[in-house]
Amino acid sequence: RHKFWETQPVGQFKDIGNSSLPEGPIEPPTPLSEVKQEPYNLPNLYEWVTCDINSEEMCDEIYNLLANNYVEDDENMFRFNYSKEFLRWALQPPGYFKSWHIGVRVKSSKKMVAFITGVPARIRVRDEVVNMAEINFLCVHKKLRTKRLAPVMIKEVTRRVHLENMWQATYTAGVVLPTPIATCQYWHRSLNPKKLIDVGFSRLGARMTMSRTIKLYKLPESTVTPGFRKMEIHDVPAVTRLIRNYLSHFSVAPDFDENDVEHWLLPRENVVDSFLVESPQTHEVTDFCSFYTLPSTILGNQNYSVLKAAYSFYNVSTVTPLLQLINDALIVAKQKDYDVFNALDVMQNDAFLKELKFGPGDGKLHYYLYNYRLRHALKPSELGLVLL
Ligand code: NHW
Ligand code: EN5
Repeated sequence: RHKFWETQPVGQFKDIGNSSLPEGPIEPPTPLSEVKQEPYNLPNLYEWVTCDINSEEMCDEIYNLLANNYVEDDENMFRFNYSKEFLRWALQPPGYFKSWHIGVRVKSSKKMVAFITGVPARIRVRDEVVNMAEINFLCVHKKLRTKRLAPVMIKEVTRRVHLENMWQATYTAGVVLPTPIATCQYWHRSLNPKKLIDVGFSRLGARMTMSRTIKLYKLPESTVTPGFRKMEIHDVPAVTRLIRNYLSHFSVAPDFDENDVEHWLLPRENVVDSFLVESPQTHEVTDFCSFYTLPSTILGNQNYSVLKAAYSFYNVSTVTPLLQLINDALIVAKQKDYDVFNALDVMQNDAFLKELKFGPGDGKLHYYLYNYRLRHALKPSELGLVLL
């Protein structure tokens, strides 16, 4: 069934429920001298390229490959449209390796036709902090699909991760592979219901008119929590403490330090937005919420070409009720003209999704670990990790 994945150190379907297998690495590290020194062979017409995401030309090529060939929904109505600024952010966290930004070109024309990336992250799995690669942006041009290029891309990124003495990875996908550590549900909160309905992202509910629907999703003009403001650079230590403490409650979560928080959570226009609550009395930072910006191209609509979506990232509430905190995030997203606010049912998101009028989407997101076994699959609420 899975000719490639059967050969890889990942949990196999046949082992599900076999509680005698130990939790932890599936295979031990090999000496670095035994890691293959040359890249894997590509079909003869193609060549590897290590991408310099800071080069304007390369960033353009990667952007265009993804904008035309990356992830679509199951009815091919929308395609993710990661911005160049977003890609630069996603691919250059603290300690990133340029060698993990891997492209494939056609030798003759130099056209970029495939891509895969890794970035380093410390991921805690139960009590163990593991140096991992987060793998993302695997993409093969539509005209080169089903030629078994993806397994070569995956083996090559694995080799380059091994060369940095890392032996585990995490990734998410909309498809089921051997074998998910958790399966999460996408939820969507309409901010601009008329547009969402016009472009086929959502439908008018039964016994609902357009004007009733618009009223249903109306939000206040401005946020309600006293002390709610944008995160600033001087907040990094306080936000790091808040987030580290919160994430310690989940089975799988990133082990963020101050450098990570500065990179991943300090606001960047049209990339990541973060807000916190500074107590007007004590000036303590008590609550935090964030979302990242990932528009989708609307395929074949006369009136609209882009859907502006915010994706819930990391949220922590200690004083402000979570519902009120996320409602304020919805209000700022609406002010900033987002059409929809998306969230997964990870962490404690279950506690606000229904009450804040999110509805379940038609997409699921499966989480995976490479070369690390868990005895049981996790509930989404046990996951403290959001990938881009
Ligand atoms: S998930 C988004 C993936 N990208 C897309 O969906 C974009 C649109 N689709 C495409 O570009 C986020 C192609 O369809 C792709 C497959 C390239 C997906 N993950 O070349 P073949 C990520 O980026 C397996 C993993 O003929 P194709 C996460 C498939 O099961 N494997 O297919 C990426 C089959 O293997 P099997 C996937 O359609 C994580 C084989 O590929 C997959 O032309 C990567 C078929 O290959 C997916 N999303 O190209 C793993 N989709 O065994 C990282 C299909 O079943 C692992 N396949 O025969 C860790 C590495 C680092 C380790 C370090 C220690
Ligand atoms: C890893 N970093 O399917 C990336 N999105 O529900 C790979 N559906 O937007 C992850 N089909 O349900 C890939 N509207 C997995 C995601 C791939 C993209 C995807 C889904 C997630 C999605 C929308 C549009 C469906 C269009 C037809 C959807 C319903 C919204 C409605 C709003 C009102 C309340 C009820 C729900």
